Formats: sequence, C-alpha cells, structure tokens
Amino acid sequence: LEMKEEDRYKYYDDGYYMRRCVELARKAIGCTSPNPMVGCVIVKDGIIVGEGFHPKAGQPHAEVFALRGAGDLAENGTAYVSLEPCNHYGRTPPCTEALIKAKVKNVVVGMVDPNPIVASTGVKKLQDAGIEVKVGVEEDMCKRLNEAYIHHMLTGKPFLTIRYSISLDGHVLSQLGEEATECGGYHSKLLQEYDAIILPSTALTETSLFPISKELGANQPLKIVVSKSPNSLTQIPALDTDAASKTMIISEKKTSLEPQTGPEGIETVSLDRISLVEILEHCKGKGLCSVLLDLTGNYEDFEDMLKEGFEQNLFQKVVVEVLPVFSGGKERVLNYMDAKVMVKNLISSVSGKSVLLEGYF
Ligand code: AOF
Ligand code: ZN
Repeated sequence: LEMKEEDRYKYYDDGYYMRRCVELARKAIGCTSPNPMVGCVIVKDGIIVGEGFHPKAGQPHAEVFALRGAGDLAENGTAYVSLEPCNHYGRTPPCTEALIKAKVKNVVVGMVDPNPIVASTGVKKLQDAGIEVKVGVEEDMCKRLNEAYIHHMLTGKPFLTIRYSISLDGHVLSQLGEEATECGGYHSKLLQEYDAIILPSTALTETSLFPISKELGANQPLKIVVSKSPNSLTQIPALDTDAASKTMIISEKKTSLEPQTGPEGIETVSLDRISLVEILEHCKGKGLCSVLLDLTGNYEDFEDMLKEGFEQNLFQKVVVEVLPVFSGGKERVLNYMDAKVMVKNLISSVSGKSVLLEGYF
C-alpha cells in the first residue's frame, strides 16, 4: 500500500499529539516552578506545524511558542495543550486570546487548570469564541506531569515525596544502585524534579551521593541539610557561593549552632526540635512547590521526621529503589510507626539493574 509521507500522520489520534505535548513539557523539568510544565502542538491536516513548551516562570507560555512556529498555518488548525489555556493577565497575557487571534478551529486540552483564577474559564472563553474544545485527553498523564503543581495549587503546601533504596532482604540501604549514582541516572533525574531536597549532613561532604546535574539551565534544588550533631557541620568544606546560596542547614537549638558558625553564605535555621512540619513551613514561605526527603547516606537523624511524616500524613508520594542484592548484616528498617499504610496507583519500572516503585498516599 502506497502512502504519502504527510498522509501517515492523519492516522494519529488525539492521544498521540497530547503525548507529544507532555514530552515537550518535560523538557523544562525542574525549571518552571511555581508554574506548571506545559507543552503545546498545533496540528494542521494531521501534520504538526508548531511546537512549544513553557520554559520558565515569567517567560511565554507553551501556546505562544507553538503559535509562533505555526504562523499562518494555525488558522483552522487544532491546538493540543497539556493544560487548559490560561485566561488571565499574569506575568504574561492570556493564551486564550492568542489562540482566538490565530483563528484555530479546535482546542484539545489534557486537563483543566486547578489554578482558581483559570479553572475552566479558559475553556469557556474559547467556546464562547466559537472554538470547539475537548477536555481530558491523556488526562492521567497530564496530571502526573504536574502532580506537584496541582497539589501546591490546591492545598497551598509543598508536594512531599520520600525516597529510599532497599535490598532484596528488605534492608534500607544508605547507598544507591550503581547506575543511580551518576548524573543522568534515575536519582539525578529525580533530584532535578524538586524545588528542594532534604538531605542528611553526610551529603555535604560526600557530594557524590547526590549527583545534581551542573549542566547549564539544569535545576539546582535547594539543599536542606539536616543535622543533629554540630560536629558534622564544622567539617563542611568551603562551598562555592553558588552552592551556598542554594543550601540551608537545619539544626537543633540544643546543639547551639549559632548562625554565624555556619559556613559562610549558607542560611542556617535552628529549631527547638527538628520537625518536618517546620521544614515544610520554611519551604512554603520561600514559595517552593515540591520537596524530596531523601534517605541516602547517614540518615539516622531522620528517624523522628519519618515518624512525624507517617503519623501526620505529610507524604504525598514514595519512590523506592529495589537493588538486586541481599545485603546481609544487621537489619536496618524504616522506623516510623505501628499502623499499616497503603499506597495507591503503584507504578513499577526498571532503572539499570534496579527496580523502581512509585506510589501515592
Ligand atoms: C498556559 N500555558 O504554558 C502555562 C500556564 O504568571 P503567568 O502569566 O506565567 O501565569 C501563570 C499561570 O498560568 C500558572 O499559575 C498557571 O495557572 C498557568 N500556566 N498556562 O496556558 C502555559 N505555564
Ligand atoms: Zn497561558
């Protein structure tokens, strides 16, 4: 059967173009907070004539880039957007107006924007202008893409994930799987997704434990270092100013770490008792939308926070890496509480030689 190249695309369905939107949106992982990640494609006669994604808060929205690429070809075309087009003047003008001006015929939306100043008004505005709008294509995928943004928008609190590695004999491990220790591995990618990561004090001296990409434009999450013992903090090597501005040290008052004794340029916070709720409050105050509690390295100081997190339902998500090893030795388990906690929507995947499990609370 002979098929012209351009006809090939006519057989793609809405889901195909929406998945492309999500793929485009993910190019800005870690860079858009507090804004969502959004991707957009403009399709004319089955062919993608314009593509775009939202690169960073303050910069134009996905639709603007896609419409720019499409030019006059947008007229009578279909716009696919992973999130409902905005209908307000924020840092940028409303995308609904740009779509109406470009005379698109159809708009296909992945999910409604939970932002109360948008929340379905974008869809209505387009419909009122005579554009046919379809909502909810690849909705689960679009929601997962922006799980932190949605949670933060609806609750005003940062999205909190707990991560750790375990062995086949069920011990919690202080190290990661081989592939995960390098930049580009799943761990490094995960760190990129969060606005802040809570780490044990060993993370400051053993930087290899947290392979954060230094690539230009890569997200540099705030490192919140938790330490109960002041000794470990005096051993911190001088950090460059860039890293220092992205590091915060949390200690307990009884260890009497005065702010001025902290390494230069690093914000130090001392609390009566190290608590996850208080750390989250600090993050909220800084406008951070997502936080990762990472149990890598010497995480003994985290025990109270684990109890607190489970008892007070503070976690939204768990990511567990199962390593192909029987670690033997003394048993090391998560010490949190007696009650049973179930997770939902479990997803498993393979990362190098390890298995990754992700679930939601
Ligand atoms: C879209 N397309 O690519 C994004 C949207 O301050 P602004 O102007 O950037 O507006 C931010 C809000 O716009 C954000 O909270 C969310 O509701 C929406 N984000 N909307 O149509 C996009 N990033
Ligand atoms: Zn917009």
